[in-house]
Amino acid sequence: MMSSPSQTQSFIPAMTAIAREAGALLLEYFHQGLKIEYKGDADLVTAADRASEVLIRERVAKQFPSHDVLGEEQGLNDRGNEYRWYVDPLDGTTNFAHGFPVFCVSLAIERRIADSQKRVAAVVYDPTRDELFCAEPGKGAQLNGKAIHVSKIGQLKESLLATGFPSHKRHKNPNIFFYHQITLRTHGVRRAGSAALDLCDVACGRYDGFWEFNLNPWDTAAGVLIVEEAGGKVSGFDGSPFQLNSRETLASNGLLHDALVHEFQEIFAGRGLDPLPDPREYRR
Ligand code: 2AM
Ligand code: CA
Repeated sequence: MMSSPSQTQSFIPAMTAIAREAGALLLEYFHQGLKIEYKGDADLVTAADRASEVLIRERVAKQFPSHDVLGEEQGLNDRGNEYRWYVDPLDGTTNFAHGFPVFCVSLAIERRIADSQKRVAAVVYDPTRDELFCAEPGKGAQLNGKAIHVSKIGQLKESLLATGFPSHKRHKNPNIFFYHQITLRTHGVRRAGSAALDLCDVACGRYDGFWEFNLNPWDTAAGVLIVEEAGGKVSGFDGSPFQLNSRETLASNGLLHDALVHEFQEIFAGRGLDPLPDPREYRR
């Protein structure tokens, strides 16, 4: 049984082993094809989400028995410990359930002392590409053991961005307007379906920025630290400091941040919105 690491000891090796094991389990389910269940209206959950979280919780309980765990499927197990894990056992469930190979395991550890909370370690593992991203504060971010950095693109019109749409309550989400406007001002906006991987793709420079409404702490806890440690910036849509419980995630390489915050201000204010073309007109 391991105790909590001191300043010099890292959680990353243990988290990496757990994420790899959970990722391998996800791949097994993925290749079998599986039965889709519905959590809500269109909120898919599969046997794989559940089995992955069970595995992760078992490993954490064995190695760090006093740690708290917040997982997407089982909620918060609160022992009042200073260390809390944020677990998304399968980020990208809709992709997974449809056989689209973009999904991952996301693990972060936060240290909570008095009123302060600090994320101390993050691991995101994509089993389909065997890509493992990790970060610790002040130590940089890595992909498969090599240091990664955000891109150097400084102009919105030369950038490639990413966003996401929730799997349910989509009719209450205004993101299509942001998608439309920002698509017109950039090289394009991708929508791959896994927020944790989108953040990692900002961290390693594949994307220059990413935003999404209404993400949950288990979607962002790891990816945000990975972006920051790769030299990027994460905030609310108005540029204010990122909050794990906020409903706004705006990540970028840092260079584009002000321009993105400006675009968001304009869109929220309804200024300069390009009208969506009428498909009937287009057809003619
Ligand atoms: P999930 O696959 O773990 O559910 C898709 O853009 C991203 O949003 C994914 O990371 C997905 O995580 C997350 N997501 C899906 N539905 C959501 C919802 N209803 N609320 C918040 N996040 C959601
Ligand atoms: Ca999930």
